[in-house]
Amino acid sequence: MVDRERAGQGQGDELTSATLRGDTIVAIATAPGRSAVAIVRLSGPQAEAIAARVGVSVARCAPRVATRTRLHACDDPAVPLDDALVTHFPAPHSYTGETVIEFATHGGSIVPTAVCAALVHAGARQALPGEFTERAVLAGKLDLLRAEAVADLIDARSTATHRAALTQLDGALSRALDALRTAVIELDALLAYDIDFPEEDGGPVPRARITTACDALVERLEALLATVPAAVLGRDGVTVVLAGAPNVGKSSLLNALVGELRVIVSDVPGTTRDAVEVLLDHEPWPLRLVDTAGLRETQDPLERLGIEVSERYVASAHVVVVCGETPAALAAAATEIRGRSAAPMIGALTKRDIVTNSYDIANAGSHLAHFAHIVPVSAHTGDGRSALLAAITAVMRAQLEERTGVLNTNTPLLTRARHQSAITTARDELLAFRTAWADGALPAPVAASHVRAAAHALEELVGAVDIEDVLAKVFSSFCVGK
Ligand SMILES: Nc1nc2c(ncn2[C@@H]2O[C@H](COP(=O)(O)OP(=O)(O)OP(=O)(O)O)[C@@H](O)[C@H]2O)c(=O)[nH]1
Ligand SMILES: [Mg+2]
Repeated sequence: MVDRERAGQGQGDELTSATLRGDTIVAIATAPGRSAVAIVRLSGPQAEAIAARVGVSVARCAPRVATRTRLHACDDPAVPLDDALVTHFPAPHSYTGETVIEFATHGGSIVPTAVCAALVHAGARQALPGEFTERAVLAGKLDLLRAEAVADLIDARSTATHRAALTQLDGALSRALDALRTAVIELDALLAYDIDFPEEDGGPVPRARITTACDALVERLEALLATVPAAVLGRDGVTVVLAGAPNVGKSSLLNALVGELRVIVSDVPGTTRDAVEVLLDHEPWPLRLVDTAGLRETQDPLERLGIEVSERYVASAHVVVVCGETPAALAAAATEIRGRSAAPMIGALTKRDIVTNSYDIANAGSHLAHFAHIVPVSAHTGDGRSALLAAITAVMRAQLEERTGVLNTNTPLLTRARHQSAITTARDELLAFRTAWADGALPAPVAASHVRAAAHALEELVGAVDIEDVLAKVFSSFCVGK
């Protein structure tokens, strides 16, 4: 990813998308590396003239139809670059609303880079991160919330975030905010009416009507804010920490859960020194599995550091999977972990393929009561993997959903700090109005300014006002070519 500010360095502070908006921009839209096909995108008023210099005849390309084209170096048909599929999207019927030409070139590192360089030579400018989508927003093709959903869709690492981003891209949050904004403006209009006709006894609008309208709005904003904890868990995952004594098979279990070799395993106790996090797609929330250093007394300063990291992870876990080869080992580890964390614990009785001693939970003593579930597992055979995941799901449903609410990816969710802060501002402004209005502490026109501030916060959120300020912030985290 190219940093927008760094992209501007050495070329003067004025290199921003706002000042360079009339430029024709180009970028490789696909990820670098070996692939069958790569996409190079060109967008702007000069797109057709620039493309012509590398061999594209727009007259030969029917709009929105992929046309096989031999591309060559800028103004030099003797230097071939690729046999590509070129699609012409005449303005305004394109992603950006400008004329766009998309080149589906052969993949790999050389071809798309050479085509991109030829287009720059022909007069295009390398796009800044998110600049195509920014232009789409400015052309009214997308609002800011849907543009953020595009980034969320690209960054999605789990089914939950994928679905939530699609719902957002479909406009669920935009529609909810539009409705809220309309309601706030209606409240403002009621107030304006009241202020304009003060001579009428008690005002022309019953005070209770205004109070009720304000309360209803606050309630709707609160309902949106209540989606934040579940949305955060949906994005970041539920933290599931694997903990226990050294050599009991924590790292092996993590590898078995994710289905690939992600962490080093060895028969030397104290192998894992640093916590390793892996995101595992799971329902209803993704799991952020954390392998940790085995807990024990040690004189080795390096191992001691690793154990301190483990302890911190245990303290912040949503769920701890305590690993041990025997019920007694589980109980000992659980007692130690309970002193550091109130999170629900699941016992994983490890190495069941070789540890043959039977265990009897009913007679294992009250110390095993620490565990919500005890699951025998073998990282080597995979036995118990599904049962362990089912136990984690059961614990999440029982304990986490109560605290955070259910993650419903089909409804509007506040997925970003920007959303949360704007909605909080709108809510607080309405509450300030409510107080001032109820006790008559402020003159009506002054109280009404709180309602206008609430409307402004919502307008800024959808990008209806102060767009320039918000654009740079929103698009700085995008990839180049989107
Ligand atoms: N037979 C068998 N061996 C296992 C199993 N799980 C782990 N082991 C072995 O146990 C040893 C320790 O495994 P690790 O996964 O490194 O254990 P750990 O708990 O991460 O150890 P530390 O990082 O040292 O705390 C290795 O030799 C593994 O091959 C299992 O399910 N079955
Ligand atoms: Mg380990």
